[in-house]
Amino acid sequence: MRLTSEQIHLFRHNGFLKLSGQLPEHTIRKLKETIAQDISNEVEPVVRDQNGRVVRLSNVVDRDPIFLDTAASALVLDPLESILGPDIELIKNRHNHATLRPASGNRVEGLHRDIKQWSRTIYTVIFYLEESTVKNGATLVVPGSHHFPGIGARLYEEKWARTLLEQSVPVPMPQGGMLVTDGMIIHGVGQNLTDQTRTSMTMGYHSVDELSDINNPKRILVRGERPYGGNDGSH
Ligand SMILES: O=C(O)CCC(=O)C(=O)O
Repeated sequence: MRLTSEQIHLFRHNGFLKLSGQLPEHTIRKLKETIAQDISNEVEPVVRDQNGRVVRLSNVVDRDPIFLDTAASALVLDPLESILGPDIELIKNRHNHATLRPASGNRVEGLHRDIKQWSRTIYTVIFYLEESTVKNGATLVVPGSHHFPGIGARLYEEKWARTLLEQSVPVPMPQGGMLVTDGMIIHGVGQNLTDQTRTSMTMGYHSVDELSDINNPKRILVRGERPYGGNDGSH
C-alpha cells in the first residue's frame, strides 16, 4: 500500500514510521526456521556475543531466497516507493542481517545512526519476526534527530550524545510489523528483560543514484530501473 501524504509528512518530520502492512504468517515461519537453522549450524558470517553465542546472521540475502523475497516484496516496496521514488536498490553492505537480541544484561544497546551523510542517507526497514515490546527491548528512537547536523555514526562513543537517551522513545511493534527509519535518526535497542529472544531482520534501501553509471555488485535493484542522468560531455 502506498503511503498517504500524512504518513509521508510524519516520516519526514519524525524520522520513522510504522508501516501498516504486516508480514504473512507463513513468511514469518519460514524466516524464523531458516534463521534458527543457520544459527544452530553456525553458518558464517555471524556475530557472536561475549559468550561466543551466535546472535546475528550477516549477509542474509545470500543465504536463502526467502530473505530477498521478503525484503523485495510489494508489502515493503509499495510504501517505500512513496518516499524513495520508483527506482529502488537494496543495499547489501549495510544491515542485511537477522538478529536474535536475547536478554541483554542491564544495558541499552548503544545509540547510533545507520549512516553518516545527510547527502546520501539510507532508509532502513526493521522486520519484526517476534513481537517487540518495552519489556523485551523495543527499538528506541530520538524523534526528529535525523535533522541534526552530520555527526559520527557511533554515538555511543561520544559523551555528549548519552544525554540523548533521555529523549528516546520506545516503538513497540507486533510480530510481522515493519518499521521504516531514516538512516540518520539516532536510535538504539532497549534492554531485553525477558528470557526470550526478540528476533528481527534489518535491511537498507537507497533510491537509484542517477549520477552513477557504474554497476555496484553491493546493490540489488529491487524495483524500477537504473536510469543514468549524468550530463558528461553533453551540457
Ligand atoms: O532491532 C532493532 O530494534 C534496531 C535494529 C538496528 O539498529 C540495526 O539492525 O542496525
